[in-house]
Amino acid sequence: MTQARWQGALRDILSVLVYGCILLVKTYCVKYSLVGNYPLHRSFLLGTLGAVIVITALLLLLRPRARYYAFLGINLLITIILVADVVYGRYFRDVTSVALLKQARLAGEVQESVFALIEPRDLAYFIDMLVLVPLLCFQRDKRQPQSGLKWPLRLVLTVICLLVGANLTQASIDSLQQRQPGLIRAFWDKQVVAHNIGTLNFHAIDAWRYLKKQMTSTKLSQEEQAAVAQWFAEHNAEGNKQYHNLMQGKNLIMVQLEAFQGFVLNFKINGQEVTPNLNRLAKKSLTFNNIYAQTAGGGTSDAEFLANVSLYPAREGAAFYEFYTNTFQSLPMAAKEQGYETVVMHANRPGFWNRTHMYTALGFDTYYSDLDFDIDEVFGLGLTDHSFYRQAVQKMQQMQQPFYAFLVSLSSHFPFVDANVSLSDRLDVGAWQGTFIGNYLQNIHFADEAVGVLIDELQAAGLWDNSVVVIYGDHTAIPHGRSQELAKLLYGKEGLDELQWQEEQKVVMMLHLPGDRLRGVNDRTAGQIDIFPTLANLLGFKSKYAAGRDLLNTDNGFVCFRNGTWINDDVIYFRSQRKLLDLKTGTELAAEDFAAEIERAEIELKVSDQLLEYDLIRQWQTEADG
Ligand code: GP9
Ligand code: MN
Repeated sequence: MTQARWQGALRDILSVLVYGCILLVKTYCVKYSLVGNYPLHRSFLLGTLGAVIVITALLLLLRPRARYYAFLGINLLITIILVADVVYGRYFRDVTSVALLKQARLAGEVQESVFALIEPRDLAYFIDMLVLVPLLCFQRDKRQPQSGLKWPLRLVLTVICLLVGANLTQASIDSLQQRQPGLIRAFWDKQVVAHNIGTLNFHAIDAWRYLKKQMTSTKLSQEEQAAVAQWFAEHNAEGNKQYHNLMQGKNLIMVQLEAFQGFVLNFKINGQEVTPNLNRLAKKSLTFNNIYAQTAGGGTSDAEFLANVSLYPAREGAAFYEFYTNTFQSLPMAAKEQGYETVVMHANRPGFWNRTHMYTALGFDTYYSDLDFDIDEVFGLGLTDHSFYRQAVQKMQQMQQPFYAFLVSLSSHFPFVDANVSLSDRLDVGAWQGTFIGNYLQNIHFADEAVGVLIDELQAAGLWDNSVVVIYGDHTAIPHGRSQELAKLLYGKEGLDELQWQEEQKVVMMLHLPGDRLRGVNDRTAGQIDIFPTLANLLGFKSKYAAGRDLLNTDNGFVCFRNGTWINDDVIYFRSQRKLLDLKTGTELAAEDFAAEIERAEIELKVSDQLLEYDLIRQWQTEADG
């Protein structure tokens, strides 16, 4: 090898090392800018190293001059994305995404505040360009430098580095999958994904998801669109309805309770009520005791979506993340049409479940996140429900009436314990102390105590008597893997059969009207999708595109889940197994005898999906305006 070749080889290796270091340093500066010294899981380092090695390996394939140009381009692109993350993170404590950057015009006032957040020091991320670009001009007239490594060797080195980089990345993804299964698919917290697999990998996955969605998006034929429109028109036909407008002009306060599984209501352990406040309220309310959680990949946010939009959750991932650029006709929008002021409050980071953007799309006037609450008392994921409700009522008092306030609680979130706050002296769970179920019951008891605070505060503020208060659970809490423990708790036996397990997929739900009107028990089989149309009828709102039903004007029970399984008053149909069971006897029935019901459920899911996936409301509104 000649000396020139040696030098060339050295330059090849050094250049990719320098390029890689620049990217690494920038990624770490962003990490420090966003979370300071907070230690990230080592999978962040693995993922970041993996991504940088993959990028630099590809650069090694190129000849020096082309490599330099390519690096300038990649470096500029990555720097812009990283700076966008820093600036956006300052306000939302979240990372950006392709869809977000693309529709940055969505919220004018947000855009303004983001620009106001750019600080001069952010420009430091571009400082390397000050050296790299002039260097380019300096080299311009010179002879194209030759690569020291012959291309077969470069190819071999590239392949080796690609394998190493890909493996490191995969290891970091696997580590996150293990610690938080499903997170990468549902993307419920983009920041957590970025902080675990590395910012560069996060953006690559996000871009890939975005591209895939764009590539697979087709248009729905005119006939199919007409069929969807007709289904919704018939389904939501205005007729002579019982209790129509009964609560016209009243405030609406809807409280979504974290993980309030149905069985907790009126449940006693060691002779003590787990939910004394809700039990008392239930006696004065219209209590629904057969409401099933219909949530899917979007967890809490799916429940918010079901209750405020009355459509089925997204087939994959979370509607809050997948469809936040859609046009909706939501409960807050319907309330606004009737002159209501609308607000949503949840004391967690606004980036969680993409709430900032989805709440804008749902038409809420105001969103109060943890940034707007005084975090004076903490349990689990954040502010205690007690303090949250107290401050929420203060905020409601400032609102113009009538208003619609949607409150999403937090204190009873998995893992149901807080290392710094013991709940054991509040509820004695005996032998269950320290177990998953015992912790859950104590946590529910704590959250119920907060519901008591809410009721007291609403009464003291003079809001209780002119407000419709809806309380429901977002999803279940006991996973299938713990059904043995649940069986022991509820029935003192070893396990639950298929029907009993299904029975436990219910959540708490009650509707309190001023003067305790309509109090009683409604045992119609139904789901969270029915909340919006039921309230719409009572309060005189429109719900033209609801897939659910008004539970005060329905004689037949029906609930369908995201996976196609459905239950009516008599049978349950497990779609994946095409199996039908009689609810009372548990005996299997012939699916052919229920062909009409099976088809009805299929169609309901299909039209709901089509409305969502093809953003049909926007299309129809544009056509009507045009
Ligand atoms: C966090 C909360 C949790 O803000 O809504 O969501 P989950 O993990 O229950 O889906
Ligand atoms: Mn939840």
